[in-house]
Amino acid sequence: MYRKSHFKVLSANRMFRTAMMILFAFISAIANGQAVTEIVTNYNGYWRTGHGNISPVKPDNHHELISFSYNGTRYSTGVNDALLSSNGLAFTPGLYNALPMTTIGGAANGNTKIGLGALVDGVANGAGPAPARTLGPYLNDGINGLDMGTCVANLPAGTMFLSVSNIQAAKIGDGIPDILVTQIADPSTSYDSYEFTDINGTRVGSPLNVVLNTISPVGQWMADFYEATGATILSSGYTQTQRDIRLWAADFTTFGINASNISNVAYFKITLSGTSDIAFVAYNSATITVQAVLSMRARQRLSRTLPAPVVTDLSVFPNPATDVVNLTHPTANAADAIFIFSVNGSQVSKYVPEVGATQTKIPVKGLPPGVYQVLYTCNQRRLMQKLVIK
Ligand SMILES: [Ca+2]
Ligand SMILES: [Ca+2]
Ligand SMILES: [Ca+2]
Repeated sequence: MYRKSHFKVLSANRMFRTAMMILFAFISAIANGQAVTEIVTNYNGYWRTGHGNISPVKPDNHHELISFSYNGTRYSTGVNDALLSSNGLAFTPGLYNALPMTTIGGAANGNTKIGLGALVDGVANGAGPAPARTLGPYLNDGINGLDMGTCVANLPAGTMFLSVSNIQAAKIGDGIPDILVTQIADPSTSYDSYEFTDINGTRVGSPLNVVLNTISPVGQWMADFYEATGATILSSGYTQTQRDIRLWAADFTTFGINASNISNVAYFKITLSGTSDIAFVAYNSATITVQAVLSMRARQRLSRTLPAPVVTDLSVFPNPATDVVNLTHPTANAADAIFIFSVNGSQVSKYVPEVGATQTKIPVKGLPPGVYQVLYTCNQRRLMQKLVIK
């Protein structure tokens, strides 16, 4: 009796273990299938590192991604193709830009850190002046937004919607990556989920869950991890520390996007676990157009001498709407205002955003179905988006 029940427990354990191994192997297979195997950046002019050939040099300052190798092909990012040629590297020319993550869904917390190359603050092993705590810009700074020497670590758990449009059907399934994601600190076993949605936020195609600790690193860097909240600027133990660099890429077919559902795609949605350490998420400019293309401000490298960058775009969600719309807008000042205009140009309503807010809910119930314009005015600038009421 004892033996029998003992055997049962063993058997159940074994079944569980086997199931977990199959699951893990499955997730690993997905992740490894997407792994980037080599990168070239402009650190100290030229830096090349990859699987099986990890560079002994560990970047500690700003540097931009020049190329990445995926599935046996080296793709340039368009930042400096000549650098690849002059070093005798064959490549397929590409053009990649960081997604403009100017707003981040979740609120920064005690885990959230701003990762900067150890020398970005001018002090090799120690703290310089406190960096700006607005997180979004660290995810799209540098040329094409591809600075790998800045990141947000433990990006707050939450959901981000990136507005995308004009997806080129011919670029789907061509094997050329359409999305490129970085992970440049300690990866965890939790996963981030990536998917496309329609204009109402409903999934189109299938989600891709990526567990980053199953991807092999391509290199290492030396970083400071500044606090994103609280009174402490830089905790001891977070100065000049070595971290791994990982990247993964995917073609849109991986997200179940095809000729029949492509026209429904309105947003790229990222569900963050709260443990991701992202330098940027880039997209293939030949494949999609991203609304709110980076301003000149975002293309400049961040440094402590620049003022805190500002959100420069206006987004409306959901769209079409029925009851309420959520506007994401630049941090509101006292004189800012939100207007809704009908298609013939007459003002339908006006709202005053709360000072300091970057999001405002607007009730639209009762508006006749049709096309409207939402206008956000601030600092003599006018930001417009089309709004459809159904
Ligand atoms: Ca430092
Ligand atoms: Ca593609
Ligand atoms: Ca960055």
